Amino acid sequence: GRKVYLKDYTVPNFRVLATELTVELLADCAEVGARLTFSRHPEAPADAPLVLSGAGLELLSLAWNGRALADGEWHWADEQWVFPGAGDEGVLETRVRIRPDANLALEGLYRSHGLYCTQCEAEGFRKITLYPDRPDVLAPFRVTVIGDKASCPVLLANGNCVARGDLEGGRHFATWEDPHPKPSYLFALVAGDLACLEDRFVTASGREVVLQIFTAPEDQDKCRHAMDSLKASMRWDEEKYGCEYDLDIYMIVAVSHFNMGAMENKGLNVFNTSCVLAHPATTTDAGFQRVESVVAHEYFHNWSGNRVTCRDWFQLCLKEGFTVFRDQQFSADQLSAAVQRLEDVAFLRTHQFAEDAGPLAHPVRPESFVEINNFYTLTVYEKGAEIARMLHTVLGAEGFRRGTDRYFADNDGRAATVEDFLDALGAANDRDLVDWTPRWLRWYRQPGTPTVRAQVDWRADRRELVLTLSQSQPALAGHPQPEPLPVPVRVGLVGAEGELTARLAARQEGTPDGTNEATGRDFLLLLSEREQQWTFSEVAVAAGDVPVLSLFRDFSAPVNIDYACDDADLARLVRHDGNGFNRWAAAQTLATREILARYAALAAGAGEGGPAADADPAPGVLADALAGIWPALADSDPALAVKLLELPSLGYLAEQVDVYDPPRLHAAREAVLAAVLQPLLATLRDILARGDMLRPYHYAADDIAARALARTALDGLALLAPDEAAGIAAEWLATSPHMTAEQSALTLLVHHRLAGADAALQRFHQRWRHEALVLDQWFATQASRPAADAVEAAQALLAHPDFDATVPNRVRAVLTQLGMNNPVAFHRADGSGYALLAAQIREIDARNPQLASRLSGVFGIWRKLDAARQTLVRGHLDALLAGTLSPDVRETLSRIRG
Ligand code: BAL
Ligand code: ZN
Repeated sequence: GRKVYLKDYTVPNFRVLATELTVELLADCAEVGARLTFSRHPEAPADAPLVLSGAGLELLSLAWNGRALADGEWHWADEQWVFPGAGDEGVLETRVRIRPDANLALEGLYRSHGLYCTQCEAEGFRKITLYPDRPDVLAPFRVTVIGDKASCPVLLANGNCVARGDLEGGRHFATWEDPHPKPSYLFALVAGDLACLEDRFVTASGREVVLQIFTAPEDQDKCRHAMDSLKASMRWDEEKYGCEYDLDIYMIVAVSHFNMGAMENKGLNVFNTSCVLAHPATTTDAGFQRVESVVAHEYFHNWSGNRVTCRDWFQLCLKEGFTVFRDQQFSADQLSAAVQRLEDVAFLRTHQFAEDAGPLAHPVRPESFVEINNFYTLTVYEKGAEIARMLHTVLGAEGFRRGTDRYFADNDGRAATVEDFLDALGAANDRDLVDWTPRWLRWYRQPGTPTVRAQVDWRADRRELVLTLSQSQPALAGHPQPEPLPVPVRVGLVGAEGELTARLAARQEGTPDGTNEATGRDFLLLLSEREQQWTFSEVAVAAGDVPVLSLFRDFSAPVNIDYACDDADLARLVRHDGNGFNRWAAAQTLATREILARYAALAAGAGEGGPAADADPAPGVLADALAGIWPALADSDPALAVKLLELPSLGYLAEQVDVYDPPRLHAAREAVLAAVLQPLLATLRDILARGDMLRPYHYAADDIAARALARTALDGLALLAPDEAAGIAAEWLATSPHMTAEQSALTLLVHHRLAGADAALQRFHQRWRHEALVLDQWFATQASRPAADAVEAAQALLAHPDFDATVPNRVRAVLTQLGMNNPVAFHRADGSGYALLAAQIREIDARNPQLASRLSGVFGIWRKLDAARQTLVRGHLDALLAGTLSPDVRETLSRIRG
């Protein structure tokens, strides 16, 4: 566990001109032969040694230019193999033995359920062979895989298959060549008994590409959606970014034991089964959408990540943030753009804002780390995507495309930096790079969520609105003097009847041509100083009315917004804002205000009989506003209507209070929800009477929206008329036309503890116990029930015969659900939720440090809690830190402990 720093970057001493591997899969081990051709890097010192990484390798032989190396000619230093006698060039031949069957960390080469597969990003390749395992060393690979013909009929690696044949003793081999130089983290190997769905894609320039999806034979009927998503992604990337696929074959393999969602290995993606398999009978709408976006994400990496890769792991956001932005754009083009945006923003504000406000806060481009696996974070991915989106907003779609064309052209085949990305975008748009790149770099370097404050001065006599925006950054440890950021602010003005036109006096520097028309309804401002002022004149508002500002449309920057408008103004935006996203955002702000008011009232009333004293909530401004528009909206835009009834998550609300008491905040949220739903009862019943949930499954925007609306209606009914809701849920379960209906009904019964819940759980288990991904949902549904005794339920699930602690998906179905998605149970006042997670983290860490470290993040919220809960958490943190831990978990828990 040694800390590394961005500022210490130096070029590698040697480059690799060619990598040849032979991987022999044997009964209880694997032997890996490597033949690596090295040449000294022109910028490296003449006497610098050859340094390779290796971890957990049993060295069988080592030869340099054909001569066996004696022990004294090389040495180990901290998992680095150091060879001073390499001169300027030469060929290293090594043979090592590794143990895939014993590899439960699921990093490097491992075997699960008979299937061999690899996970090398970030530093797993060093567990397969001695290698300069760093992303700035790129080489063409030639790989021969040898295995048993009966148990491993399929042998795969990156690139194109150039030879295959039989060997003695029932064995066979396949040789794969990847002509595109790549870093070792993109290496992949798969061997096993797999079935394959095959299709074809013809690229824009007319080349035919074979597409293959490999799964366990029983899952072959669940690949069509992933295949369709892949083809759609390939076409989209050609049309939107001019990026064409570059090998003759593209393979995806579904693996049941996988630490992450999926991995973009060149030409051979390895996927968690949960991100590739989809079938109406076993997969919900949300599952289908996830498959579509992850397939797209990994495919898009072929250019943003593989053709142009990262110089070092500090630049991770270069490929991840940009690629998340690309997959978000793709998903917005598939279904509803406004809904996609507000889902992405809700996720960002719940999870990334919390990370940025807590002990794990770090810059999008971190400056140091102990274990890089700990930095595959929401900040790198999601805030990284927001920065790419802001650049897109500021440059406009065409300018951004000019920039990405330049970026791909200038950096193809290279390992690049964030500076290279910004330079390309700026240069292609004639920006002064001396100002442009350092200014935007601040977003990558400064941690914490900025706050933008808006003040409005309305001069009725002149019909003029003066807007003053000011920005502030939190001064976090190591970043005491944050500088102002470039913040794109999309705004409009809304009158009593709708959008207003106005004239903006000055053209703003730095905005795309044409966006900032002198007169219009939608304006893009660029706040780049600490404080700036804009004057809107000729505001076309009715006499006596005061225009309301609609700020940060489509969430044009990832900031906290401080704007003291009153509730009636927000209600106007809910009704009339021309920007769908901002209608939702205004409803969220109103809901937040009402929930926080109730939260405070519950605390004040706690001494006089507690929450029951306030059980009958009075309708609020939000309820009134929604009662007026929601029934019509449910017809005209059902997807947006669903989102308007989703109140802010507890995670988001927790960030808005000084002291977080999860059960009390949950109670406040439920009360506001009931108040909002009450006037809509008749509409909810009408929606359910249409029976949309029970129609045959089609994956199409209208059908998905209709099912989501039915689900929302039934969830609402469960609060207002539980027995009636239980009857409908039972009907959905009995009819079970698809998993979206079944899962909605089961969750409803279990979470609201309605009649028939236990029987439904039993039947569901009986019906689906052989479908691992459905069984994961069965575990998750119980572990996420928002009630204190979900802790005991989780404990019982861990002892269930179907629980398997070596499968990350199953572990997450219980422990991530309890720790992250069930604050009411996890933060139980007696500390039993904390005790359960702490014990499990210790146990899992012995097998799978990456998974354990990720789970440790559940404690990141602890400083927001009351003193009694903080004491309980501190006790567990200190006890864990006093024991034996992997570097992964130690780094995460030490940062959380502070
Ligand atoms: N590169 C790790 C998995 C992903 O972000 O695609
Ligand atoms: Zn990615």
